[in-house]
Amino acid sequence: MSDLDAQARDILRGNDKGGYTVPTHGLYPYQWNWDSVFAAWGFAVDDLPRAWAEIETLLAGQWDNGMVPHILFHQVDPSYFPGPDVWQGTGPVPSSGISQPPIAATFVRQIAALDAANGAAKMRALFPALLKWHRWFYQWRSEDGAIVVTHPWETGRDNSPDWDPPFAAIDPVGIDTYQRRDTGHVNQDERPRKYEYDRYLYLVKLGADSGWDERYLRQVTPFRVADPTMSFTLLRANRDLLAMAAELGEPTDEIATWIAAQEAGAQTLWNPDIAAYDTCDLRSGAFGGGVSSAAFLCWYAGIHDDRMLGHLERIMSAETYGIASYDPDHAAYEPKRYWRGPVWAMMNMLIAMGLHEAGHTAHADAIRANTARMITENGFAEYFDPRDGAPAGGRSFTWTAAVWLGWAS
Ligand code: 9YW
Repeated sequence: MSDLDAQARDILRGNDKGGYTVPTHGLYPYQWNWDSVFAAWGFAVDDLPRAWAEIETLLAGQWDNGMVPHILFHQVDPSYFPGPDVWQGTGPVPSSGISQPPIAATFVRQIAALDAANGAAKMRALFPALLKWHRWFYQWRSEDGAIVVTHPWETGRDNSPDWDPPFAAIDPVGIDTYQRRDTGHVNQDERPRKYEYDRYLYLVKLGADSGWDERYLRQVTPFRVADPTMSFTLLRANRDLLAMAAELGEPTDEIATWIAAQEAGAQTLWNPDIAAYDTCDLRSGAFGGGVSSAAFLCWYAGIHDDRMLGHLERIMSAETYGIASYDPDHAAYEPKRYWRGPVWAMMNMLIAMGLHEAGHTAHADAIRANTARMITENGFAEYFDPRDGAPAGGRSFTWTAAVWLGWAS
């Protein structure tokens, strides 16, 4: 075992709160949805029972309507804002009121493949909750097969320039005064601005005041944006769910219908002006207007679209470390500010998984080597500056450690 392997394992153990893992202490003291799935993938390398426990704890937070929240507040911790009192989630565990990219079905299958003894039984046990969650997306968040988000936090790409146009249309009146906690943990130049936080909180208040009523919110919210992160991760997850259903002898027709709708819906995210997949603001009809790293999840979704290869090569060669979360050639690019430019190791892993499966193995290998070098030189940071790999955001970060153990090392 290398030194870095040992460090990565220590990070996972250190962030383990017993049944769930925090992304990093202080900055993010709760269980986050897709972080937990990456954590499970990291644990699966040498502790399958702990990997399964992570997924089980996450799905135990599922709401009656099927939604699996983006944050589960197992133990209140004042080092994070906004907490459960602001969110007023309505599920069995105190939670936020929105979801996050549904990568669980995909990694449940990957972990099951490593677990000859219990994999099939675990898939059988988890399948109903995954099906119910995916059905929630299809019921409330599918617009002709493109999957919409009702909050930037739902995409996991909080302050991407993708949200600048829909945010410009929001006047955040009526929000309570608040005190941010994130900038007490991390340099504010690496975090979203107040402008964005005001609007994040405006949307949380709108949802909480409605009791998280999806039917009502679909009519009134100013923020309803079709998004490649959600569209591509769910499409991929539905393919995995379909394979699971077939293996378990469960009905497959409903899932197959979703996949067909989503394959068509994904094409509505194609922005001809930039020749790339993009977000689309359903309130204004406008595309986001730039290439984000989420657009490169098309291969992961099983859409083998070589029209994106040119952008990938351009963005990979624009800076020393890829893949920048936003196009370095775009005016909105900020290489240190969170989702406006920095490189995220777990996005690299998902993108490379897709490229590998699509037969673009040289691209996949290059991304993996580049990610491994970035972590080796700079440690297990939350994200990295594409210019020199400088670590940014939180440190001793769960998903960076998990990606190292499960893929990059
Ligand atoms: C927030 C935990 C989460 C990730 C998101 C990332 C950030 C902050 O941290 O969100 O306050 O919700 O953008 O993808 O899941 O690591």
